Amino acid sequence: MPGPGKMRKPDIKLVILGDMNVGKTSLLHRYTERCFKDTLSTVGGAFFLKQWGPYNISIWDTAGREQFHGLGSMYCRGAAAIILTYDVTNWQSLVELEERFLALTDSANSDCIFAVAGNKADLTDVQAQALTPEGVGPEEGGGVGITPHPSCPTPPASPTTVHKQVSREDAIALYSRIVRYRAMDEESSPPAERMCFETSAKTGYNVDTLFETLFELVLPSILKKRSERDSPTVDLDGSHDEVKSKKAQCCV
Ligand SMILES: Nc1nc2c(ncn2[C@@H]2O[C@H](COP(=O)(O)OP(=O)(O)O)[C@@H](O)[C@H]2O)c(=O)[nH]1
Ligand SMILES: [Mg+2]
Repeated sequence: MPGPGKMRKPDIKLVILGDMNVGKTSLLHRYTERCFKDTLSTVGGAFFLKQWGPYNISIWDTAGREQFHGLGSMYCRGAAAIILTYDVTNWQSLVELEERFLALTDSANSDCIFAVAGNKADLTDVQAQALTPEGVGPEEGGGVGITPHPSCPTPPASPTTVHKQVSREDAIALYSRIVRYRAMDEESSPPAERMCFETSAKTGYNVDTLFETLFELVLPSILKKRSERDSPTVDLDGSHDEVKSKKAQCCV
């Protein structure tokens, strides 16, 4: 384990994927900075290291490159968890997840955990408009409250609602197709209902629940990785350290 003062090493990689403008950067910002800004640039915010208890989780945003259709599979390489994000007011954003983004997950870990997040729920659901402590909904059962950042007040949610184009059932059906695509063990995978979230980066609705549900589910992978790292291993070809140092250079 790294000692104090040393650069923290990520235990696990989490990737946020989805079409442009669905709110990926805003979700990450809400979770890490506890606030929402109407205009956020993704540039420079592509990688975030989040300390979760004693663990370090690297969260990868897609740096705005999603618009160029050239988003490499490198984003998902070695990912232990992926959030596939769509906009509840935009049907096409759900379609794109399956047509464009799912293939990018081929390079993720074979036991990668998936969540589907329908963002901008404040636009369609009155429940998601309230700026209340997150995670007290009936099925969530206790989360961490949103503490607004003093220098970053959250703008009030619009009091009106617009037409919801993607239902939760549509998202659940997509999740089931992801399970099949990834050939995940349906018996041992978490149920689709648990892994589909409707969120609002604007009000904080369900945002902590989304990230923390994933963190809890990847905990076994973190512990496995740590025990592999800590236990003395036989280096069969002697190249292990070299590979490790090359990786460290390219993953800043
Ligand atoms: N109403 C509402 N707007 C949002 C929400 N999340 C993001 N937005 C807005 O949607 C636009 C795109 O957000 P951004 O985070 O840059 O999307 P990205 O391209 O997926 O990273 C911005 O104008 C945001 O202010 C949300 O939860 N509710
Ligand atoms: Mg962005």
